[in-house]
Amino acid sequence: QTCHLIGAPVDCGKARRGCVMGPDAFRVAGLDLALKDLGHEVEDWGNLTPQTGPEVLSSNPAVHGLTETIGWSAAIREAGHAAVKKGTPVFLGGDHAISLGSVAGIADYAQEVGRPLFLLWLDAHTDIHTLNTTTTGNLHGTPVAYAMGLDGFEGFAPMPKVPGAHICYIGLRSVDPEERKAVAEHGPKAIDMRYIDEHGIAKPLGDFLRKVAAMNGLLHVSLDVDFLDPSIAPAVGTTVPGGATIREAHLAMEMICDSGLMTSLDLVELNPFLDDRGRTAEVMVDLTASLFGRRVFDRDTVRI
Ligand code: DIR
Ligand code: MN
Ligand code: MN
Ligand code: MN
Repeated sequence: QTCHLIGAPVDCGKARRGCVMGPDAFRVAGLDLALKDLGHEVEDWGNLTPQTGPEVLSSNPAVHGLTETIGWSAAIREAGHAAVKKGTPVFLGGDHAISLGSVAGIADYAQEVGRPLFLLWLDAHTDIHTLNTTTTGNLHGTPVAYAMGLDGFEGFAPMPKVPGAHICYIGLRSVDPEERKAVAEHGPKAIDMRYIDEHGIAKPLGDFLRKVAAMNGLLHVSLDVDFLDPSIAPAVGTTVPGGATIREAHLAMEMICDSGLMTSLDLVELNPFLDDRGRTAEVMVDLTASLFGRRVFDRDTVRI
């Protein structure tokens, strides 16, 4: 397949800066080579720039970076929509506000081809705030609510809704009170770390992938660096202890790859300024390689 790398150096979705360097850190860590080694074609679209538009103010005074985020989301949406028609878009963040654009672009395409869109959100956080519920005002905490069509995104272009039943979180361990309510009310499947401790990651992920397959869905995977435990992935502004291990993460990637279902991918929240000799960028590249087919052995070769 052809992987379309779309750099989205968005840094306005939260206060701490550094994600602006994310796309280039993925490149320096060798993302394109890793994909080419697996036999894929790679087209690097370079880094996008935000569209410009009128200033938009929120009635919630905590919200910041709104006008810029709206401009980014329009640019990313357009690029994503163009890319998914040609191959597999890989959106290189940038903070998680990039998904306000990436998911919308894929949802536009899903609507055109008449297939349902599913979201797999690998994250410590639910990112389901609206502009009215966020207390930090950090827009990287809002893309799931926007995708679901919740109220409070008036400044953003409307997008085709993704129903809660088509969304699965895995890795949760930091959820705000208003987000808890939104998850309960709107019904995304919420696999927290306790669930993974009790049952492993394979069962809930397998259940979700079977559902996507049964409905002939498109699958957008959104991989936040903070899905991973900070001990293996320190380069993120919002580390939360107790995240996925390297083995859990690779298993998830290999299962998604084996399913053949993933049609687009976000790699988000990498803050290279906080990294330790590039090791978080390298872990993210290794995980992406697993997602695109890197294996120790094919499963039928391992005779047990
Ligand atoms: C917190 C942190 N829930 C907020 N969110 C995210 O600011 O809304 N951190 N997404 O990565
Ligand atoms: Mn996130
Ligand atoms: Mn997160
Ligand atoms: Mn959040």
